[in-house]
Amino acid sequence: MRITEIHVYQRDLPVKNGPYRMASTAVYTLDSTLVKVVTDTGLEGYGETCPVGPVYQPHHAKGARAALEEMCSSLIGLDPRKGDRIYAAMNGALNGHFYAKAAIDMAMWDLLGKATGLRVCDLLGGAVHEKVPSYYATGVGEPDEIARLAEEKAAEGYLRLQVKVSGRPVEIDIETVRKVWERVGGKVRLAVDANRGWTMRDAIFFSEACRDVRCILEQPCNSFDEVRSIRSKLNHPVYLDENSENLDVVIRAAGQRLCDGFGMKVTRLGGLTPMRTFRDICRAMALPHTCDDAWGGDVIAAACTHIGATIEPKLSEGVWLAAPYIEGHDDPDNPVAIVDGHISVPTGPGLGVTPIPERMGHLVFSAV
Ligand code: 0XW
Ligand code: MG
Repeated sequence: MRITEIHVYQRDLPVKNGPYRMASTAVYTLDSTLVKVVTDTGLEGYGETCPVGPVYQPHHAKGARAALEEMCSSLIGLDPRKGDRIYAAMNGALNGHFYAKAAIDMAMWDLLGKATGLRVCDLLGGAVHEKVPSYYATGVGEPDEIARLAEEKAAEGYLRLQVKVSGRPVEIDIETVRKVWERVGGKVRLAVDANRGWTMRDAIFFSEACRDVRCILEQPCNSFDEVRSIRSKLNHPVYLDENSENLDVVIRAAGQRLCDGFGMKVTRLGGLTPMRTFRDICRAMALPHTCDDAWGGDVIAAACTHIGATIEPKLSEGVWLAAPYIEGHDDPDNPVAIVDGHISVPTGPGLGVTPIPERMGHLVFSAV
């Protein structure tokens, strides 16, 4: 089996009822890049990368496409079933840019699945869940509105909620989380995500004021060093999200017990291949984690769901999807959707989703 063509597409994903508001940014439309990898067998594999705007992480959509343009011609003629060799070829063509490499890596897993008749979750070791728990993330909002939303989402069947905070006085964050706790405390798990926005002082104030609220603090401050320096002053477990940029950081953070878990993004790490290693590190170190992405349509949603399906319940903090914020689906016959707070694993071989042509957007370039 050989790769004969790679096509890269761009399309916009408007935020339904947008904007989606986080500590440092509010997003209205996301710029998604889809790749289609064609082989000499007629099988095609799909991948996607979709940063949630240019501010959330040091990733941006145009950078992803420039990186793909740099790498794709080096992959023509290679066997897509040999994922590590493909990764080595990508690294040989371009240093870094793992969020762009993630799209190709996803397409390799999709092709391996299609070539063997297996779902990606089964190639990754086998599904523990056929209905994968999701979690709902609120945007940053007014305390009463977020508490109302939390109650609504708990009633819909979500087992975990992530409350976004920061970008405003910490007192409003404290009021918000206390109101959420009054409504849903004990019924759902809670994560409080400051998306790097709190000062060390804010994080300590929050953790003291909400000492009795059972929640984890996700990425409270901007840098790894800031989080490390206040950890012993906090009353809550701390998860790293944005700081866990690569496997090197994950290994250091886990090895030195600098965090209690992770909010993880498939594209940030570089796709399902490094995500599998990340999962195994967390398993070995008993660290709970999510399997998310920053945004994206059905291809990214399928990738997150397949790896999420392999996480044992004790360590599973769920799979977040952008689906509730996106109109329609890229594969209307096999939509990756959240029903009663859970996501059914796609049933077809590979990722199990094929975007319809109308949802692919416009062709940016091809390598042949
Ligand atoms: C809730 N998410 C998974 C989606 C947004 O991209 C932000 C992110 C997070 O946890 O930071
Ligand atoms: Mg987060």
